[in-house]
Amino acid sequence: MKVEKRPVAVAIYIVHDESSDNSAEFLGLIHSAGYTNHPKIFRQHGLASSKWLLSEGTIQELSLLLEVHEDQDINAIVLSDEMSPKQALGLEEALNIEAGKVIDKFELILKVFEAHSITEESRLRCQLARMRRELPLQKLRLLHKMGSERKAAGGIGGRGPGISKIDVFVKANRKQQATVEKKLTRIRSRRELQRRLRQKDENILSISVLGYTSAGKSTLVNSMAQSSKLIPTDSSMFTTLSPQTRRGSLSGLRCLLTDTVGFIEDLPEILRESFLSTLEEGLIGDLLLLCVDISESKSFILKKLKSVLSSIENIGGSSSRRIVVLTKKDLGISITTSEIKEQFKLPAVAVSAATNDVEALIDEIKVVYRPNRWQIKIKESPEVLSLRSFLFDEFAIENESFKDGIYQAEILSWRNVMSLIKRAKILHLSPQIKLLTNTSS
Ligand SMILES: Nc1nc2c(ncn2[C@@H]2O[C@H](COP(=O)(O)OP(=O)(O)OP(=O)(O)O)[C@@H](O)[C@H]2O)c(=O)[nH]1
Ligand SMILES: [Mg+2]
Repeated sequence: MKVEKRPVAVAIYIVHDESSDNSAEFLGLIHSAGYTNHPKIFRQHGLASSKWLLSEGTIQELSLLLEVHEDQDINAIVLSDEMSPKQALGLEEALNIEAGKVIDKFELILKVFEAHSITEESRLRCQLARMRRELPLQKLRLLHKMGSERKAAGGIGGRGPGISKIDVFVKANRKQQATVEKKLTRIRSRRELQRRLRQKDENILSISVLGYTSAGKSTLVNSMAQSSKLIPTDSSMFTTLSPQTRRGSLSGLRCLLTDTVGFIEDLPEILRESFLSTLEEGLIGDLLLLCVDISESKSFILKKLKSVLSSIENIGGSSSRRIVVLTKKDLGISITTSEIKEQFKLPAVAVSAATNDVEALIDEIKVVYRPNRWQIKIKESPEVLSLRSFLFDEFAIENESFKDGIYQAEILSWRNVMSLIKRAKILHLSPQIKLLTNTSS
């Protein structure tokens, strides 16, 4: 079998804070973008030159490495920071390499996004981000080219064909951006309408699953959803790029579960802007489940949870209730739920969605968002059998009894039981339905 060779990338990790090492996440992104890391990782402490982003020492070392590997492909040089268009051109010149071979954090994450874009919406959002970024970069490249041509021609010329080429490029880019933005607005409004109709129609509790990328959000939604249409999951980062909604049944309690796009610390600005409405959509739920991988080190868990909470605020905040969900507990636990509760003043539970161990979460959801309790009473008749099977399909049932020719049960639901039973038209006789405890008011 022929194994396809992955392109090779040299990683340059720029260390800003000695106490917090994000290089593993950076290497994870490189891998998720489809590259193999070259074994040598450059670590540069702080920013060295505003011209190149890198220090002269790093540039010399890199040039040497590129020389040694001349005939062995090094496909990309990847920086953990973002570089300006000027720095990109400066680095290409200093390293004497072709345009586009030096990749920064923006380009790296965009590549991961592009690789995982399976919906039209995420493809369009990636296109938009790329166009926004290309505008200043290509403008600079064209200006640079014009400068060299003018020099070669002896320094004469004013507003020549070069400038009009730039104008044409800028106009075309802006026009394409506007077209993509229009398409995106249409897609978003369509989905919004569908979601509202579904929610209004069913008066159902909506739960959004948020969290850092790869925290196990999609695995959690799959384990609580009733649907056989599973959301793809993978160890690579940013597998889910468009919100996905599924019907859920939590011990008989129906709800809507929305899986969302993962967060990462310091998402580059253009990507944040281009995916903003997608990220905002995740905050719409009545209840937010904030997922964080409990098998990671304690410092990472705390850092990622803080990053998720600050991302929520940066996107625009949300007043919805929240539960911290510590995922992947089957892989080992490096922090207790009490420590999280203490530090973040939020309810917290540990789960293992991969093994369908999510009961603790369902119980906690029922504590945070208590369902209403209804009582139903009806005279025994053959019709009661159909009623019971409807009730068991739709709700959580407790304290069921058949006494003195009367069937009686208590129903737990976030929905309006009365109107649902009426609408289902299963009975000719009307049962007596009473709201025992109303927790939503
Ligand atoms: N052992 C174990 N692995 C899990 C569990 N939950 C998720 N995983 C694994 O963790 C990886 C990431 O899971 P996903 O559900 O794709 O994570 P996500 O948060 O949706 O990730 P993105 O969509 O990329 O943001 C996958 O390889 C899952 O199989 C769990 O409870 N236990
Ligand atoms: Mg996912």
